[in-house]
Amino acid sequence: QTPHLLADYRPYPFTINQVRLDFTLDPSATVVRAEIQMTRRQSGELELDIGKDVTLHRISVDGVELEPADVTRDGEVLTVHAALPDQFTLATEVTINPAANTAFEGLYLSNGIFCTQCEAEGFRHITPYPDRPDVMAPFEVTIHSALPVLLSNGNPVSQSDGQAVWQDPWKKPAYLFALVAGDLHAVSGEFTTMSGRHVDLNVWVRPGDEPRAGYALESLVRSMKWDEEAYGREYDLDVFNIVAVDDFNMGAMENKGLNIFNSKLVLASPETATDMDYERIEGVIGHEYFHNWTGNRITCRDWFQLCLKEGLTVFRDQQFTSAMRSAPVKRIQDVVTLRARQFREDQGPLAHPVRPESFVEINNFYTATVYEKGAEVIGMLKRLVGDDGYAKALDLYFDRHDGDAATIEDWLKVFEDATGRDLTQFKRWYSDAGTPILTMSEAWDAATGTLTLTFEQKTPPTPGQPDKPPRVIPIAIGLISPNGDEVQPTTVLEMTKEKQEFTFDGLSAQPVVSALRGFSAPVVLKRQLDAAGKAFLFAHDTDPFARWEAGRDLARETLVAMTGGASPDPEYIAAIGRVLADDDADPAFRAMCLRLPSDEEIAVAISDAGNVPDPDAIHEAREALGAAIASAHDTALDRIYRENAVSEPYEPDADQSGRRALRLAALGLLNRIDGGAGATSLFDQAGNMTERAAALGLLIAAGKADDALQRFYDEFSDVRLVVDMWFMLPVAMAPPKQAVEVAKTLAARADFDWKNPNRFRALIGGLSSNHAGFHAADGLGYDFLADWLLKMDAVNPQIAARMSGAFESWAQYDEARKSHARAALDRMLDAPSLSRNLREMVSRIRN
Ligand code: DPP
Ligand code: ZN
Repeated sequence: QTPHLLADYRPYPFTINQVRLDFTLDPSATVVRAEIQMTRRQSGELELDIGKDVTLHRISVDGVELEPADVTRDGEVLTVHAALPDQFTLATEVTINPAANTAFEGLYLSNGIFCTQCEAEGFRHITPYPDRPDVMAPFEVTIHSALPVLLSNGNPVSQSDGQAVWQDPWKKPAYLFALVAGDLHAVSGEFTTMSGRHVDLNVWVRPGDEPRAGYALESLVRSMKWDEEAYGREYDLDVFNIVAVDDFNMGAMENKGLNIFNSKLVLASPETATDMDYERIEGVIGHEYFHNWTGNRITCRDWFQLCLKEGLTVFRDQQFTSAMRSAPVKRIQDVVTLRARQFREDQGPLAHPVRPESFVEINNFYTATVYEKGAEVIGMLKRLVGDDGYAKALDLYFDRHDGDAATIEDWLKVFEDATGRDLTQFKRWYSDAGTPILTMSEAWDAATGTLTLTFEQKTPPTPGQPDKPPRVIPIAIGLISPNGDEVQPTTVLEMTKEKQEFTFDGLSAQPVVSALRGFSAPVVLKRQLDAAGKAFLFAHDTDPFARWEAGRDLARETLVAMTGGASPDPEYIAAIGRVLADDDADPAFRAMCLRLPSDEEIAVAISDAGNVPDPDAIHEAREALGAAIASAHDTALDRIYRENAVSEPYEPDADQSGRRALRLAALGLLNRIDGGAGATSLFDQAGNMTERAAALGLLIAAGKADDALQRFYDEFSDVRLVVDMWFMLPVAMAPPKQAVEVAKTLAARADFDWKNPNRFRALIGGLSSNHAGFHAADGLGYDFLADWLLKMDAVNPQIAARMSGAFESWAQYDEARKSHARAALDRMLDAPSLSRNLREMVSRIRN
């Protein structure tokens, strides 16, 4: 396993002026002819990437066939040794076998639809090419096939029986290439850009799925408009196509003018999709669309710079969702995800910098750190330079780098040039892995009315990075007086040293500090504040994030204490009572406040405090706290449940989904004391999937779901995405002791179509999300996962490697669990033909 190193970057010796591709589609023998016009830029050999699954028939330079001795093929590299003129056309002819492509990388078939996935290195499985992002070229694509719909990137040039020609005028790297062919139907719309360009919009789905494609189309229109308004970015082709396919390794892909989506992120109807599905569809449609500028027009020089496009595009999609829905709630959701996925990554064996400096398999670096922490880093930059500085820097970025394959250095330079700020120290956020621990202490001088805050930062070592110099940390602070008034509105302190003091004076009484407002930096904040102080902030903080955070802290602390035998903290129970009474607050926000921290979050808190988490005790504590809240507040919960019923026709908007979230949060608590009665009646009456799926999950948790599961299956057996949910819920929501058994039973079914990534993720991911179930003391959860990862690895290494992340926190548990986990990891490492993907992941995790 030889790693690729950032330090080894060398430019490609040739420029590509034009690429012409010609496809004759056939399920098992597709012929691909390529003509690549090249100009030499500097000395160096002509090397092309070529997948092992590509059969090369012909290769010529300026029409002259190369002698066998002039071409060598070694692993995934094809080298041309013949003498080359300064300008020439390289032509190749290969065959590939889409039907045999179960890894879904390159050209493959999904339900009879030809489609492609090229990021990161899939294009080499289609044709020999310099498959690296800094080689950009205009493409012209001809497709021969009897299938009715033939699509590629750019604008359509001609469509006649059995042949289509597409031309993409914008130069692009190979990873943005796409081709789709099949029996597809479009749901169409149009958009006129701010400068008057007319754009045809199509969402292509399988016949029969049209009624579920409308929301994706509306989301696309909203995205196009928002990017014009917020960033001045306009679309640049005559057509924008989105295609939904059922077999897809990722969520979606931003291929130029032809986005290909996992159907899960396109198809939605009130009866088959939840409010969360709708919100994700809108967010991901936006994300892929926003890539047109941040990713496509300006791409990455190499894959080490992945966060250049992904961190920025996640940041942009978060801004978009905040604009379409409730900004505070979106922020809270993003922080919950960040902590659950990115903090866990940053604090374990897989920790790596936002811009890694080494990888074996790039597909293993499409991570929460690159994406979510990458977005947080941009949020911090924006906070430091202000909204105007950010806008100026972005304008300069688009101006200066349009058409480039850029780097993080380029990105930071535009901020320096636009704002005059030195970002040398800030750059550590890109180069240093690990989550800083920020400790805050307070000193109050009553005589002078001065509050002194002292902050100390420390970042624990991560693999390969023992020492961490201090970083720039923007700390947003507000001060609340004891009567609940805000005496200091949000101000951003800039911490640059390991230890630093900030003072606030002229205060008439000691205020309560609202710290790290809006989660202004991705750090762990430690401070001394008793439960009464937290309850005060939970009731009075004017910053919604900090307010929610205070409640979360209280919940976490009482849960940690309860795993050691304590009873629920009355301060917390009372604070929840105030949330239940606060009918003026946003329902979605209240729903967030009522949700208990996950089992895993409690485990991390216990582990952080230097103790060994016991998954079963954690699960019991969480159930007991839910029951205690429900018993203390059953009347209020019942009232909220009833009053927030939505009687209007279903809309997936912020308002309705917030009310549903609140009533479902209330029902989730009541479910612990009503034996599933409320969930049963909701399951029977609900007309939308949001409430039905939630009710079903609660019935499973209450052990009352046999009948409901059968009915659910009978009703939706022909809706693939809903059947995925049917595979996921019984495992994810099962009482932990039953989870592995349930997973085994489901996995043995004929309709467990495990080669479909969504179905696999539903069941296998369902188990790893059941904390105490997966971490079962007998190790059977680990064994089950290892068995399935090995099986999947032979078919689709990307998916196997991705799902192996469930093991990443294995080392925080007790000796018995650890030895089971170690055995499972070793068993995978000993397997004879492990993929490069899974081997890299498991070896890093095992270390
Ligand atoms: N399709 C993935 C994303 O948009 C990779 N680019 O994040
Ligand atoms: Zn992306």
